[in-house]
Amino acid sequence: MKRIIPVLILALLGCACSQGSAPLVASDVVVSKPIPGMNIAAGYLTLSNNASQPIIITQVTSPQFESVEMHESVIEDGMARMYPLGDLMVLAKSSVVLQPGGKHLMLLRPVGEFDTVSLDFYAGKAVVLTVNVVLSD
Ligand SMILES: [Cu+2]
Repeated sequence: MKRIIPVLILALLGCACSQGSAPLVASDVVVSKPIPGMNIAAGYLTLSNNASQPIIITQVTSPQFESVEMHESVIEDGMARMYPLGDLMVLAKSSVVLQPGGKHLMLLRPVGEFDTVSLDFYAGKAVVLTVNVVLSD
């Protein structure tokens, strides 16, 4: 009996651990200060999906901005353009990099003054990741 209890506890901890650890993790998060007079800022980060299922980001919101859009920059006929992404799929055990010249977040119409931006990533109606980042120059 004394042997069984520690094993059970370990099993329970292991279970709680896998449920509690976030399947989606952000790294290298950078949000630029809004360009004065432009009411717009860009956000870059790496999203890593540790789960064995794909995660589809359907929406990003921020209390500090009226609107957050997911964009992708492409070069067309030598011109840089950007398009809204529909959903952003992060495949199982994979990462998606949002970086200058590629996929990125476009943060529109800042609300008030702030030094830290909070970003909420939604998969459907559920927030699957919240990131706080200090604005960079
Ligand atoms: Cu953009």
